Amino acid sequence: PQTIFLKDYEAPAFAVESIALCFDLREKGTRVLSTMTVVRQSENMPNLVLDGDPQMDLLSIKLDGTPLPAGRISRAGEQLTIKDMPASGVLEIEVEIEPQNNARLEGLYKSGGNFCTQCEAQGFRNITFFPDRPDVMTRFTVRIEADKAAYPVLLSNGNRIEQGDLGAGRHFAVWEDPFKKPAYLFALVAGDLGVLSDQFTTRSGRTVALHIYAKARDLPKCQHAMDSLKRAMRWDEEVYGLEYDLDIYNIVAVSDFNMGAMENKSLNIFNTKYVLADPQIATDTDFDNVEGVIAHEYFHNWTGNRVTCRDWFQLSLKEGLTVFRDQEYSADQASRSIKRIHDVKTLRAFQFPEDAGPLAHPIRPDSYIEINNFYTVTVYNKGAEVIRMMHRLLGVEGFRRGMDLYFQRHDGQAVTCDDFVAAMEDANGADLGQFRLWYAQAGTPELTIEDHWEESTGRYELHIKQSVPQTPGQTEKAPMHMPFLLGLIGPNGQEMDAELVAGEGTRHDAGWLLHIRQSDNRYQFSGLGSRPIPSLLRGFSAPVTIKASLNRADKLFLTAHDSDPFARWEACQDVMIETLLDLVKAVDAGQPLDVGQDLIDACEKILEDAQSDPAFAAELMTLPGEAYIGQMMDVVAVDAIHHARIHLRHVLAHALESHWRRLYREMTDTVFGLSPEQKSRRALKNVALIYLAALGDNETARTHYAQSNNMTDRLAALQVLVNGSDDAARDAAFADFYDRFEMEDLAIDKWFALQALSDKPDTLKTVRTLRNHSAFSLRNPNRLRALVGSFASGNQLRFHAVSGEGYAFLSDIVKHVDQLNPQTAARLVLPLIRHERYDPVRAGLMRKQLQALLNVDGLSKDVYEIVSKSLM
Ligand code: DPP
Ligand code: ZN
Repeated sequence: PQTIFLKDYEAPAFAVESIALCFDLREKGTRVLSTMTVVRQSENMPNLVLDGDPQMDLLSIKLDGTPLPAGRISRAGEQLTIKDMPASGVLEIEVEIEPQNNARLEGLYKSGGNFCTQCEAQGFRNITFFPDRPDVMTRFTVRIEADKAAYPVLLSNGNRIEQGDLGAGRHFAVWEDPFKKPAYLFALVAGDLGVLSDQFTTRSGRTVALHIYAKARDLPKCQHAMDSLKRAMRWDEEVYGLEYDLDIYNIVAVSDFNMGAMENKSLNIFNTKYVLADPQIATDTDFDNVEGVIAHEYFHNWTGNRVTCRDWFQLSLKEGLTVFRDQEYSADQASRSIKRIHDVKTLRAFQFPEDAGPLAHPIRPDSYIEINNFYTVTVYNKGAEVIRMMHRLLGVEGFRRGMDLYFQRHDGQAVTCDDFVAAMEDANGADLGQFRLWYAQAGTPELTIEDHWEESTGRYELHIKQSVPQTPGQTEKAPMHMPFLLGLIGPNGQEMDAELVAGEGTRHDAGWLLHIRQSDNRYQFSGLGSRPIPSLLRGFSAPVTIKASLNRADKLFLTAHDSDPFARWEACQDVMIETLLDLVKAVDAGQPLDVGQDLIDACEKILEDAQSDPAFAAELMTLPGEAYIGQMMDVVAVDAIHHARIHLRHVLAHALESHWRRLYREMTDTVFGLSPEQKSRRALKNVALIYLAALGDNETARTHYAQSNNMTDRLAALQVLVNGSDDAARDAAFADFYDRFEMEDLAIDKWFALQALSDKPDTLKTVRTLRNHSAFSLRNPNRLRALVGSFASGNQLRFHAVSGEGYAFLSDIVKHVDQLNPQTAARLVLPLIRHERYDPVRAGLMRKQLQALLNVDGLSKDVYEIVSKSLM
């Protein structure tokens, strides 16, 4: 397979002024007629090159009304070349495609009996021949013809300008999008769908019709998405002054979808997982995720659609920025500090390993084989951290000035990450020259921090060194510019007053904002009456790792006193990690396991004060996950980590039993509700349930399940029962769950996932059985992620069983899925690629499976790219 390089970018040779598409949707093959006006942009490029799927059936091609002779066209691979194209002309191309057989879920395909599309990044080339690149933007008019009874709803982008009957039971609709857009934002839906409608009045007084389309039986579950959409529309007006620009906004929910959702202009297509929510089938977390993704896709209307990417290397231009926007939106809805903790946990759990592994790439990659493989946590979530750092460096108002200038300069254009940074610089007179390295250098920077207190002068010095690790293809790294938020805390737990006398930094409402620019940085504070305890990297102000000389007592002091909630949580987690790593060593050495009374005392204090912010206490008391503990080790001690973590939970359960029992009672509400307070109480109640179960108390979980009237509680009980010792109670609960939710795909996904996450020794056997369950299908990405994804990426203990059977199971699934849906197969294979992190036996078994995949005939370039890079 061929590698594409950013350095080879060339502007398009031809522009497309407009395109008219006509779809004749049939059960056995769909004809697509495209009529486009093409205009040359560059004198020395006589040929017009269009992209198109090699399998696509080209029926006819005309230039200015005359069929093109065979000698003028050539087809090779994904490209159709038209030789000696005149300076301008009208091309008419007719193709036939087979959406009914499209299992890749890219281009036009069928889901649940309905037609829908997914064109980002390069799906439009499966629909017709077109210059399928984001810097070719054009005006779309789309005519859809279909059977009226089977497909009463016909949708595309923009406004419907015509509709009517065609006879013979067929009908049509014509949609026109007044905005120029790249082909990746094209969308079409034809189906038998119900609709939930509402409206929104923009701040300038325009009325926008809002519609959410879903299966009729799912409409009652769309209200939360609708409410979220309206809140997001208002928020973007208030925070960024951005208003919606069309009279209609449609969302369609489909159950077979590779990604979470897609921001097609005025016709978002969503995975049902991010639209449907009611308390019976969705957990509190699901509600939050729906709200976040609805907002994300809405925000793309400006950051992505009005201003789009010049090429796919610039993907973070729209994704990093839009993730940052959705994170901030969600932070404004409930608890800002808990949102920040969750976002950092995600970054550490998924992006840090990516950045330290064989697929490490900068947020603006230099090359790819398959662009679908670059919709990564690095491009999205590290990309959002990079935007957040600019927000921090420039301040709220400075950042807003930069955004305003960005839209003023680039509305309607396809631009680069550099254009964005330039707008931020120019609007603020700032120099982000060194900061731009964040776009080019991969790897998580490591900070090493030491401090020095001089009693006689009252001076305190902080010495921060940074280094950026080597990553594939990048051996030399330069130091980065980053904001470092610091607090100095006195013995009474209060912030201390001080002067910064050496080093670059400014006072900040959350302490000090220090600039790190060098490999070696020193900051000196004077005017201190006693030694401060430093609160480091408050709010996680840069996406880095830290080694600091703080001792355990300092960290527990911060756990009790830090006024920055993120830093407080971090200090507590640090002590837990340190404790767990000691326990792992003791397990391995067969020594007695000791947790330390100081940690128990700190936790008791947290539980005594839990009433004021139950969700925050729940966060503090949630132990780091097994995979994250593994990240802290040179070689992942799969079994010892599990034992150590169980032990710590056991100790905290017993030592604090009366608090757990009290909180479980106090946090139980009689009436269900979705207010932030009620969700917060539920979070702590369900953490208490986990600790009560660690006491060997199965009864509470059984009753919890029986009495639950919402999915959050129900799932919490199942999570405990699936690992518990009472097999009868577990089987009864899982059977009840299945019967109750048999018709609810999203709930059944949870049923599959929970069983795959069990720590029981026979989990792989269960997973193999479930693979043959009548409700399982290799064709549905949600189901695959639920069963296979959960097992391989969420169950370190059982997936990494030293027998290697977990690896063999995964590679077999990947092989099969790859023949249907390469994009999803390439995601599923990821848990195999970090073999260098495991002992020689496991590593060898992992490599054996990767090697076997590489030898599969007809392997997709998607899976090839991941697997081959992981073996380099
Ligand atoms: N649909 C994906 C997203 O919104 C890709 N644009 O992030
Ligand atoms: Zn996005």
